Amino acid sequence: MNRSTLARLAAALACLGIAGFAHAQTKWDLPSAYAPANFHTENLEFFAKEVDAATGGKLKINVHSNASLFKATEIKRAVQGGQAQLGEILLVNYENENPLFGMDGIPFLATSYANAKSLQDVQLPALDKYLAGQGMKILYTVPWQPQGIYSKKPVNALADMKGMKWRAYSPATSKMAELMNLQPVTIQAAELSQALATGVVETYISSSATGIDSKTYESLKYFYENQAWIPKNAVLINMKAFNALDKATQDAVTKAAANAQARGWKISEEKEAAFKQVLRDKGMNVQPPSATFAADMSKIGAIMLSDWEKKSAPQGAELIAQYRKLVPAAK
Ligand code: PCA
Repeated sequence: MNRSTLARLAAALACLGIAGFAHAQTKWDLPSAYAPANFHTENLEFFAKEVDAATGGKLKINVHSNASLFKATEIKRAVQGGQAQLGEILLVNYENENPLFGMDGIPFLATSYANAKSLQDVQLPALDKYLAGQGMKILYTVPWQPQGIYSKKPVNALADMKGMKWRAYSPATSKMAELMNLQPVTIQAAELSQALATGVVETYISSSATGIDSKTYESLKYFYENQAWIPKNAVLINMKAFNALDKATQDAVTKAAANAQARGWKISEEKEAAFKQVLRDKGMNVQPPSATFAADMSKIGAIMLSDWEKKSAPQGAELIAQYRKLVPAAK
């Protein structure tokens, strides 16, 4: 064989190889709404790596963080329509579509990780039934850290906050502003740091993680550990895309998802203290709310719970009762 025959043979082989590879490889997009260094995003990347390894590179999942592919509130529709095969959503964002999405955003219903897990045991089967009708299912969930109030001014009682500019991230956090006598503005996490820097936001409720992602400590000095609720992100998958995979690949996705859920719940809880320490190190005053502030917020919580039961009737009250059976001490 002369040199040019060899070269042609090599080229032909390479071509075949590439064609074979391209044929066998599936590429998926996974939009998410949070910062690249956020623990949810890191967990998504790890999930994608596990799927890649378990399938020998057959299924590549490309994570698009920070709402770069779709805005936070558009991700669910993108998955439903197949523009993305799977995507990470914040469940409470979709409460106006169906109150079930807001069950983990009811103030003071489930404030510890153990209780959040019990709440999930009641909420997810109901949600999955609803999502099946839209051709989707929940692959896995990961909770945020318990929600506390960031403020520019010190707060001893709710009345101290009157009229402040409050950043909402969901229908329920907008509704809270009304009950708390604040001025709400809805801003997704990816745009929060700019809103803080320009003074559009003087207070909001969220996790310690979001305080770090948004560099809140550069604008606001107080973080109150209200432990109000533990909202969850959920990775939704389009069932048509899932069903189109071969059985071994489906199993790899399901297994990596179970790992991601276990890992995510553990990391969320384990990092809480360290995240609050970062806020302190950056100059924030991190403390539990005063008894008065806690009592004021607890009244808001009672109103929100009763509103939720009304709008989700009759199923909602039934689900709350199921949850209370699992967690007898819950208020
Ligand atoms: N961070 C997200 C939602 C809940 C949380 O802890 C946010 O503030 O947008």
